[in-house]
Amino acid sequence: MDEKEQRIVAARLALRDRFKARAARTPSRADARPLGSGPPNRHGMPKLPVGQSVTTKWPVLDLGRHPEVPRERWRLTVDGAVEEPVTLAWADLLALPQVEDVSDFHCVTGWSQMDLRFGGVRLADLLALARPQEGASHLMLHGYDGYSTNVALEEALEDDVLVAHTVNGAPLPVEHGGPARVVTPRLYAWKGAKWVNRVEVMKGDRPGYWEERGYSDTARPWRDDRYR
Ligand SMILES: Nc1nc2c(c(=O)[nH]1)N[C@H]1C(S)=C(S)[C@@H](COP(=O)(O)O)O[C@H]1N2
Ligand SMILES: [Mo]
Repeated sequence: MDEKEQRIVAARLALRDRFKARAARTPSRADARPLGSGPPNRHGMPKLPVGQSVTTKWPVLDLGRHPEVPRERWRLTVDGAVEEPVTLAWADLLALPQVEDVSDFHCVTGWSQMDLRFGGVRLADLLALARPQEGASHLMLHGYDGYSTNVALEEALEDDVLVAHTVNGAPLPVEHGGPARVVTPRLYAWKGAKWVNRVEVMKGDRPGYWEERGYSDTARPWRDDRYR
């Protein structure tokens, strides 16, 4: 690990420490009665959440606009309630620690795509760079298509929440949010903004696109937590 990487890891761990108590309480971490079936998945939940069925063809679901964002023009900003707003260009994203993580993708409409291997950057590392202010509690993730979705900060800090730019070893296809999208394996997939271009840190919660239209704020697959 070089010095820059060490700094990022230290900042990530310090940030997680601040949210430790809240993270320990969240059902995505520890749920005495998770609803679902099958053997435990990577985070100890039943592999198939309640009301889901497995698909092997990854469907495309979005507002119908697929923004074409060339990598040269791609930008990702982390701003709002942070000490230091940051804007990354594509090369900056690739210069951050890269991780691969295999995770499942649960759509609120009832399908689950298992074992997708995502490559990208931990959202926690981006947040660690920008340093959420005291009192920061939630994020609004924004996409180039105008989409938005809110996520609690302690959920966003989980190790498997990535700004993903590859899937199964190949560049993330445009229809699935390429050049880069967020994935939130412990929450329903609408919480992962495709074509992500802004991570807005908020003090307090506010509904995003689907949340304003009746979807749940918390979106927990193992609690059948689909609608408010
Ligand atoms: N930018 C953006 N992100 C989005 C959406 C969208 O319309 N725009 N749809 C969400 C919904 S409702 C789902 S189910 C997943 C679907 O991801 P997929 O098309 O890769 O299966 O993306 C989520 N992220
Ligand atoms: Mo969805």
